[in-house]
Amino acid sequence: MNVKEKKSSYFLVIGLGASGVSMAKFLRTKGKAVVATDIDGSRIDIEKELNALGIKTEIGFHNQDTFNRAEVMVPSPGIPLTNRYIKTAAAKSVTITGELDIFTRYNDLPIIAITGTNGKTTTTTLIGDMLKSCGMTPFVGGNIGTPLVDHLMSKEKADVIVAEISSFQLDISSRFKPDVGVLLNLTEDHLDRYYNFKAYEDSKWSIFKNQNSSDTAVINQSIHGFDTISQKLKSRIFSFSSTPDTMIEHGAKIDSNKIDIKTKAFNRRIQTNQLKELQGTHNRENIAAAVLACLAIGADINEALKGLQTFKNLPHRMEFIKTIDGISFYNDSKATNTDAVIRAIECFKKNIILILGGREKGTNFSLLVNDVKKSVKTIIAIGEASKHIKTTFKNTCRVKEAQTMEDAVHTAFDLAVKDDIVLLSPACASFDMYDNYPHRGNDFVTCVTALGKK
Ligand code: UMA
Repeated sequence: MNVKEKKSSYFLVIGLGASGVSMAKFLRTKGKAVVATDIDGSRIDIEKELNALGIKTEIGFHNQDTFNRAEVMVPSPGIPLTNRYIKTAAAKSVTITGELDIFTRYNDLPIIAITGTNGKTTTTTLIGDMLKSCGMTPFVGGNIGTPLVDHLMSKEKADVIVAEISSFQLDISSRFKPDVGVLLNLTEDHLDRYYNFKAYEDSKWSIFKNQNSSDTAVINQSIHGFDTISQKLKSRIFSFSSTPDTMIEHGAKIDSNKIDIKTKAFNRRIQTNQLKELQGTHNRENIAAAVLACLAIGADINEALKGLQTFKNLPHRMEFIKTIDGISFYNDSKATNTDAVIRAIECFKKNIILILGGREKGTNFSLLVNDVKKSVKTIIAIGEASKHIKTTFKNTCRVKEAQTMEDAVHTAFDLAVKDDIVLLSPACASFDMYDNYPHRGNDFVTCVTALGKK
């Protein structure tokens, strides 16, 4: 469709994935003129529905003129601001905004926002479950999959927003101000998108930039730079740490099987060895952050803790699939960076056959060498990264290459002996072989299930 509009008359929604489709519809409900564009011709499936709502579409191409004449550009989080159409239009003073700022403008509920490199989805889900347990009605959305503006279009009542937030969303936000912000951890990721690690760190810390003294920042005290950066924040700080001998003023101290929570108004020990679904140090950190976030929002914590007891792990995150001939298979397809893989390896400590690879994101595989040396017998390398993996680990352990997931699972099964662990924990994005990480995880599960039938 050719767009002939005067300059400064419409919102241009860029990208028609989950985020863009919801955004285009939402802006329309607010009476805005909206043009939506996606470079991928296969998104044509959505065109009729959007046109029926009065949204103009340009699908299968981007038109620089349409970008230049927009009043505001709303890029989807997956599209970097270095995109040449966006850059050119921005240079002509077209405003850029994102989902977080648009949501902030229309939302009137308290917000708990969770970011960090790993554990965001688990912690977001856990907070949602805990708040439900104490009778609250959370809307759980954001990077977890349901765009935040869906809440603004929904008739379902909620009393609090629990939002998983990515650095991509934060990068184009200037107004977002969560009542409770959570920063779980910060390790290397998305270095294909950021100039350097510092730029990624700055993006994550910016979740707190608009908070004031009536807001709470829940922060992992072990994050590099915590002492200096947290001192500059206006927010009330609740911190947590699993590093031995760390002093925590208000927050949570994490031990191998317990979490001691201590704030001005609350003092309680949580035993974690019974929580089979949330094992490992990283999960104890997620629990500590979730409890502190619930306390900060004023939830009835005794009731909220019941939600912790009944929490069920999410698919594709250290998901146990089955044991065949004494060999156990785990699907950790969500592990798309090296830190997540280290956390997975730590859960087993030995006898691991690791399926690693996919599309790199500026991935530094050498960060895995120490843990692989200690615990991994064999790496099965898959996808675009397989050559890089082979070179990195050639002096660390046996490395085999596989062309497909089926090939990888068969090779792992052939090499494994009783009590071995076959772990898909790829440290890479999935887009070279799959639509997304669930697609990759489901393929792994299918291949493992088929093995069991033989
Ligand atoms: N596109 C263009 N032009 C381009 C490039 C892409 O039109 O130059 C189009 C693509 O053809 C595609 C669309 O943009 O149709 C994709 O946009 P997107 O990548 O932002 O994907 P969405 O489906 O809108 O999903 C986004 C988040 N994706 C990313 O941040 C990469 C989802 O997070 C999120 O769940 C969803 O919005 C709802 O809020 C996923 C993710 O991988 C899970 N997040 C990263 C992570 O967790 O590490 C940050």
